[in-house]
Amino acid sequence: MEVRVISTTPFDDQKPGTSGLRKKVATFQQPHYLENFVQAIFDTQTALTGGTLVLGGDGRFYNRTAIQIILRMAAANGVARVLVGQGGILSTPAASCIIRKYQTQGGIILSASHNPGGPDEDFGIKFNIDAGGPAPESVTNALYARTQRIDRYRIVDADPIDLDQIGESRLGELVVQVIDAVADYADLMASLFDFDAIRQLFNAGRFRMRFDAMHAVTGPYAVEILEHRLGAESGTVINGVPLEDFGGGHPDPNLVHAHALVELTSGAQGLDFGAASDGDGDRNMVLGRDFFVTPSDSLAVLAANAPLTPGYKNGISGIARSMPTSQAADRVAEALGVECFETPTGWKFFGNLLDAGRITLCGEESFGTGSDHVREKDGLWAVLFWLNLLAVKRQSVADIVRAHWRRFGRNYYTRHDYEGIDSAAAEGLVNHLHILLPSLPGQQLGDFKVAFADDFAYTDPIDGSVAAHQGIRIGFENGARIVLRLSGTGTQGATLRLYIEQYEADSARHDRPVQEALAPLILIARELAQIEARTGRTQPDVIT
Ligand code: G16
Repeated sequence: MEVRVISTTPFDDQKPGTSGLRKKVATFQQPHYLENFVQAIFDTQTALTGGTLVLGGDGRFYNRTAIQIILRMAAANGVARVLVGQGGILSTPAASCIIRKYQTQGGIILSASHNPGGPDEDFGIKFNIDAGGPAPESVTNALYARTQRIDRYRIVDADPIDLDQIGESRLGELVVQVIDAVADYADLMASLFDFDAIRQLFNAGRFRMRFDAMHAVTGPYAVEILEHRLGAESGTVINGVPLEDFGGGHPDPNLVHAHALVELTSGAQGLDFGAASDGDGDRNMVLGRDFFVTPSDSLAVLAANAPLTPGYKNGISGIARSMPTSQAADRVAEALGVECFETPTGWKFFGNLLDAGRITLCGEESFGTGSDHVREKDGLWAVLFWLNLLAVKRQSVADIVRAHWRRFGRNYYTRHDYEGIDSAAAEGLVNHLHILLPSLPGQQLGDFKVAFADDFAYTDPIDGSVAAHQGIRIGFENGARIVLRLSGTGTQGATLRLYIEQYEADSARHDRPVQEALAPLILIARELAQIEARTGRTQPDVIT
């Protein structure tokens, strides 16, 4: 099979963001655009030559086209074997599971996660290393550097591979193995959680739940695990068929985009449990009847109750959370006497801690929770963890969380997103805060006295690598915090994220509406950052 060497020139916008390269589909459809990035992966990840690559995506528009291109390039670059999910489908956590289980040299995941899909929407690509996790910055920096010098890529001409038929075929020397996308992952879940107890919970007949797959990748996983293996009634999984445009929806499991599920859990007749996952299956939202569990609280509750599940029955070695995530988990770590780490936003920063065994659980405010079972956050894993707790404790979601607050106190928490704002205005706002930071410590702002104010920098405790400029933190003497940062996953303009947190020890004050409880701090943050003056926005687009 003849290898063609195609001349090309660099694109200057191929720097991976928080989680890989995410752009509009039209950007990826430009001649050579995808090919340049993929060749940069093969040029820098030399272990793939003669090695095995895992390949799959969240099923969004352009997924199948991109897979065929990558297969032809893998053949031309001497990859020995590619494991592709059936239909081109692999959820992000399933891809991580397969990379680890079959000890491959890495994986390429095609996804723009929670961003909308379709010809006019978003596409994305990221490389995961042999440990199964997102490439660390050393790898993405090398990859980006390569894209800036690239002058040729290698590809073979071949007919499309049938992605729907499980089995092996060949592209020259390359073996393409189409695998069951669900089985390995479902087996892993069965090894971690008490499936018998969860089955009994469903069998008892009183427990009512829905899992909203949002027409994204988790549909087949959730149907297999919840309905087939655990015996939940048929129809428990809603929007379970993956669609190239996610049915026109926004596959982001939060209170705004999964509002239909929120309604199903509302009122006296509401469901006992509602859960949703995102485009590529790594995020999760957990709801009880009339009750939203913040992702920060979810991490803390799972950590506090981990020994109730078979997979974590011996306890946990430590916990990590991203910097903007609330400090609820820190209190659990302290009570358990285990280490707690604060990392920058981005799952890749958990990888070294997980590999070194320093942490077992980790999570982020951005609807991500996970553990050392894979190296990605894992939406269905979190849902099964909650189901295991519900099955063992026989309490409602709300009762479990309220009991947690009584024991540890409540970290009131909210995130306000200002989406698609002018990039220059966003940069101006951040620069303005940088100038302000040194003068803030010691200042009294309303009822709050500033204890520290900085731009978060992280030194990885395992390899000593430093990640600077990871977000503005303003900490107060009572433990409250204001955090501001710009999103690294958007594809249009800039998204400003404002995170607000305040601790409340008094259980008599645990049932206040969140936005009301945090109103004074929100006002302080808006004024300090001059949000309205600089962005023209009076209200955030999304509040979670
Ligand atoms: C990605 C990363 C997460 C991060 C999130 C939000 O999630 O994997 O670690 O917390 O983006 O990032 P940002 O605030 O920069 O938009 P996902 O689910 O999009 O892959």
